[in-house]
Amino acid sequence: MRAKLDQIKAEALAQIQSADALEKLNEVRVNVLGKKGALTAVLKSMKDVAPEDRPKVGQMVNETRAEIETVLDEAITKMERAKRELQMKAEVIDVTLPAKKSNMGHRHPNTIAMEEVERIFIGMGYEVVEGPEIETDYYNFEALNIPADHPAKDEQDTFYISGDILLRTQTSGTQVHVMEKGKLPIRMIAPGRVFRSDEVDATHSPSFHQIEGLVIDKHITFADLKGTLAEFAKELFGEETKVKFRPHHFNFTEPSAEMDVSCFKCGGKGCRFCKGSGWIEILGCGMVHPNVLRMSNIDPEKYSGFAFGMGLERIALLKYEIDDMRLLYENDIRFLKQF
Ligand code: 2NM
Repeated sequence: MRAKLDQIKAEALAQIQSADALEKLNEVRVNVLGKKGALTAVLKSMKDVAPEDRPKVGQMVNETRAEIETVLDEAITKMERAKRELQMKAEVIDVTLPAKKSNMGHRHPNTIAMEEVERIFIGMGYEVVEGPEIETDYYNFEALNIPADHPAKDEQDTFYISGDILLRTQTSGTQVHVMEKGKLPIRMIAPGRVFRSDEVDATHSPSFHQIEGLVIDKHITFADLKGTLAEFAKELFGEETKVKFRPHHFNFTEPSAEMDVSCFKCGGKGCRFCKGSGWIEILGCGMVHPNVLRMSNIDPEKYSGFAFGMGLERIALLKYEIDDMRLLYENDIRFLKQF
């Protein structure tokens, strides 16, 4: 038995000695000390040993086991340390290298313009309301007094999804949703993405953004509209900005107008920027049509209101003197980082 144990020990030590990887050392542990290992086999054969010799043999086996374990643990510790040292050498960090420049992003010019417009109206007590980009014919057209034969409803101009369902061409539907709720007065703006079946060019895109405003209360007049939008123009383009209103037509407002601001480049004298006229068109507006109020269950005898709408991209192009709308969508960092 002694000879057998010595042989197991000698073989184990030789294997430990020649092991060149942690996996090999683990193999030794399994092959010698494991459940099916050589030493365990010796323990299992104890039944063949004379009962009076068993304690002695048991002690010999345990001693052998302890000796092998000690050598094995030392070898494992040594190998782990060597491995870590190698790793440390390979992963050396040169703290004297200059740091990588981190590129801080910022908001898109469209977002900057949107937040600027929102900030001005929030300052005047308006609520910002978002609505769905997919609308029914009713919210996008009918409730806004746009009849079935109106050109805006042509397949050439509107993206239809199926029958009555379409991509909104304006955010006014959001305002109809708010009017329908019946809580008055209303002082709101509705910013968001809108869609029109347009070809892409320097001033058109099939998807762009709008901000529409709506005020409904008792005794609201065109004077409120003028005062509000004149104040808005001053905040957006500068204190010296003048406004003028030209008659226009929208189905949802009566009377309707377009508002121009005095050119903030030349102050109104006329330059290339305003194409010599001294004025720049920025929005459409008007007094909410009685039909629109009635359809949303608001009594036009008791209440009146004004509304307006502007293209956000147009504001961004003007404010930042960008001459092609496509630049806003290309996500070229060389362009975007200028704002
Ligand atoms: C514009 C111009 C004029 C408008 C009207 C309404 C509503 F819901 F009250 F009928 N919302 N927005 C409106 C009025 C929009 O965009 C050029």
